[in-house]
Amino acid sequence: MGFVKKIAAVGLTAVAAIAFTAAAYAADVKIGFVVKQPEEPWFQDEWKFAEQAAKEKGFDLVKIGAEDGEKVQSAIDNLGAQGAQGFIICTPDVKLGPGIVAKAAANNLKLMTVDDRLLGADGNPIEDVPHMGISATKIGEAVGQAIVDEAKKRGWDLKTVGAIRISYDQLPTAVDRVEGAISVLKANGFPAENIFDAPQAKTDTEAALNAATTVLNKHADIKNWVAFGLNDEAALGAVRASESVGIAAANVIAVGIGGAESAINEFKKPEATGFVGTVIISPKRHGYETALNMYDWIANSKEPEKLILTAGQLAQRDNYQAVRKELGLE
Ligand code: FCA
Repeated sequence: MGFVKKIAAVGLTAVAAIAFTAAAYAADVKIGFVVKQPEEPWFQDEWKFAEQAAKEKGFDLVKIGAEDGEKVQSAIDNLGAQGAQGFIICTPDVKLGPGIVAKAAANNLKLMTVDDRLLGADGNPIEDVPHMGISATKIGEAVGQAIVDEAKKRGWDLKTVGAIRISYDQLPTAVDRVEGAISVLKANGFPAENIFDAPQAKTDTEAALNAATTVLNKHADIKNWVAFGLNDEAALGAVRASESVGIAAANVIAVGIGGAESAINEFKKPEATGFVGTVIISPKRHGYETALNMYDWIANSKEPEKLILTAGQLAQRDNYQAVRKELGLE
């Protein structure tokens, strides 16, 4: 081989090697997406959109459901053993904060949270961990406003109405959401003593149904009811409870938060139910964007923003298709 040819060949090999390294690197990126309630449509949607980011960027996404602290611990160890570089988590319990941070560090994994923000030992949010959540108070206020508007439309005297506050008070975003709703009810003359707390053991429909049933049975004298909670499942649970004790849809106004399939299906039923609205939030931002941000952090050393709070938009039976379209969901 002549001298010039030889140099060219070496050059080519070097270029090929660099190209190979870059490609191999993208393929080597592995990101975990751990959620507390894998069967909930919201989390299914988050995963779906995270997959979209994985496809676009060519990284591996490892989806793990972790319903309790033990499962969270093993999920993180598992990701470490698989050679992942980072993960996003919606924890089953925000008090696991310090443990999750320590486990992530021990496994050399970058950590971001979604939906539910980790609390430190002092009870304050762990601000170092990049987080994407919803603007909980504002969204709660939108729920409260939707309820008040509907009650006025029906000509209800708010002084005689009962409110079911499906609560999950160990989760700060849940408290902010329901308190946002309550502030609007009160501002519109709703008596505080007619707001009944219905604590749920879990954040799913069944737990909300059980919690709401207790309240309805205790206050059987009240005719008209409103209900709200941290998500669609909470509002739907209250609606199912009202149906099971024989309260007509005309006497129930429940508004949820989420806008995933379970809520939208309610609007597709031929007869209106007591579920009159949902404030749609964005699983695309919470799934796709968090996954993309984690990828950029790993592959391009671009640190994610520490705190992003996303907005919501009310959708009801008569406009949900238009709202979904506007939000790029249809
Ligand atoms: C919490 C709730 C979910 C969803 C999410 C944005 O994690 O449990 O249902 O509302 O916030």
